[in-house]
Amino acid sequence: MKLERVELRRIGIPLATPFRTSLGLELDRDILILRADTSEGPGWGECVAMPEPGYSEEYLDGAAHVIQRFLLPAVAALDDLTPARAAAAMAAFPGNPMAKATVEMAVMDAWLRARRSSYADHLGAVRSTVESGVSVGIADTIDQLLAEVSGYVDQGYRRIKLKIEPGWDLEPVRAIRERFPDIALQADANAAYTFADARHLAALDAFDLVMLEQPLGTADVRDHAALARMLRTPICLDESITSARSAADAIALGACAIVNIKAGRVGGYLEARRIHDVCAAHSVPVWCGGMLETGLGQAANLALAALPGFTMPADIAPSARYFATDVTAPITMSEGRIAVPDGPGLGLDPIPEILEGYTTDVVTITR
Ligand code: OSB
Ligand code: MG
Repeated sequence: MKLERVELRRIGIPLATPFRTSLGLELDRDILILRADTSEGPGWGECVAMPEPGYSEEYLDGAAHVIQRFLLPAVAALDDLTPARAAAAMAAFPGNPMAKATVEMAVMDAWLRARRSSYADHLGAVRSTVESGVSVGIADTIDQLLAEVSGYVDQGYRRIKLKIEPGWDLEPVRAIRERFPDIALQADANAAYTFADARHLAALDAFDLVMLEQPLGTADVRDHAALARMLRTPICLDESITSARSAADAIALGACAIVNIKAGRVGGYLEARRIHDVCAAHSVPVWCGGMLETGLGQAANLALAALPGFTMPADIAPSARYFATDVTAPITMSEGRIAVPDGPGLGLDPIPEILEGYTTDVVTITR
């Protein structure tokens, strides 16, 4: 297989619900969709980078630039292109995991479609459905949060994750726990605290959380280990885990008991699978995170989340939770579970008219 032509398409989609985290407020999703045309047919990739640096140093314009200027030329130079060879060629450039994951995702989709094999089979999925969890943004008031979460509980989500930050932590968590004594509940701080807040965070132990996700800074792995020794609530790392190697280090330090895996954060689905393997070898449970993806990214995430070590509900929700109209046929939930696509490649296609309607910019690159 050889890469022949690439289309880089920017789309803007309004979010069904504004999404506020300790990093900021998102009202719409600005997304880069990469179409790779190869000698064996097309494949699709989705870039999870946000418009601004915040979650990590990557941002959408920067990712688009790195893809065009460095990653695509390296991948286009390969005569016997496979997903693993694409990843190896891109590894010559440090960092930029979300940019690399976008290219790898599209190459893997094209390669698998041509082989009539699914992402799920290729990655080693053992389940045909995945438990769905919902990530709930910071609300203006506790009453608004209660109303929003009530709706999600009624819809059947298997787990509720509350975004927290200093000033919005113990009170919202207490309110939700009092109203819903039995739900699986967890909190995600997106690195908003420091170790100086350890005693304050320990008060979360009263609310029987499944986990506390990334309370401290991305680089504060040793502080997470110290915090973990002070809390009964298990610590999960998201931002801090950037590779299988960093997962092994964090586990060895005692910095996390659970790992959130996002392919974009770690450079692609192949590295995501290696993190799954490292965690499984240490009996550390993992779950699949999300970055408000369209149906394309969700399709790949569903395949990953169907691997055996993914034993906790994913941040994979039905399309309607994110967008009034998704770019693919809508992802739906039934009794809190979402089906893993089983068609060739991603198993879902973008609908051309919908994609066109959301498009803000297109660049075509030919060899
Ligand atoms: O920390 O998991 C996170 C979205 C953007 C950036 C970071 C995060 C998130 C989410 C979204 O929580 C979860 C989802 O896609 O459903
Ligand atoms: Mg997170």
